[in-house]
Amino acid sequence: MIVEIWSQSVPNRIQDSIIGDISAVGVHEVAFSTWGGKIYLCRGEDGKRKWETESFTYPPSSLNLLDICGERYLLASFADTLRLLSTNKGKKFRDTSLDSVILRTNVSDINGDGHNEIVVYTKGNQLYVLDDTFKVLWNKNVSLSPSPSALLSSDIDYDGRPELLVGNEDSFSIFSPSGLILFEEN
Ligand SMILES: [Ca+2]
Ligand SMILES: [Ca+2]
Repeated sequence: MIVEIWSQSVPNRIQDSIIGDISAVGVHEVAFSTWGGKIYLCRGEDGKRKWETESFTYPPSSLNLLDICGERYLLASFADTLRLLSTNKGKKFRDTSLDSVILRTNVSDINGDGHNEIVVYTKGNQLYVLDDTFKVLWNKNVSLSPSPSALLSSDIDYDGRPELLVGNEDSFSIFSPSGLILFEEN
């Protein structure tokens, strides 16, 4: 049985949500993005809204958390813009534009150096790996239809170094941390 703890309504459909200690204050919170191009942060305990952003361009993509030098940020994308927001007030910290609408993002230490990278797949079939300053480390044309449902980092061959797996329900590719293609299954 599902028991409702709290609810709230927003003017537009919700696109993605994450739960966790988002603003690193020791309690659980909920962040969600909507098709109105806004992100909201609520207290997990009672749903009390802590902040909401201005309306950015839509459509929004997935939300991720990114820790940089001990500070926690919220990573989101709106159309072709990748954006980092402060988690305590939702203010814009950094953004960059890519070739086309961003369909999926993920955050993971794909080269095992202890710092997270940002993996992005765009409507223009471009796969990007960026560092936390938004510098593009590499990008490749990876044509997948439908667009990938997974951008995952894992040590698939147990050699102690992570690989990047990009795939949908029909096919997937595995890349080395530097962007070399190791395996393709179509
Ligand atoms: Ca890394
Ligand atoms: Ca490996």
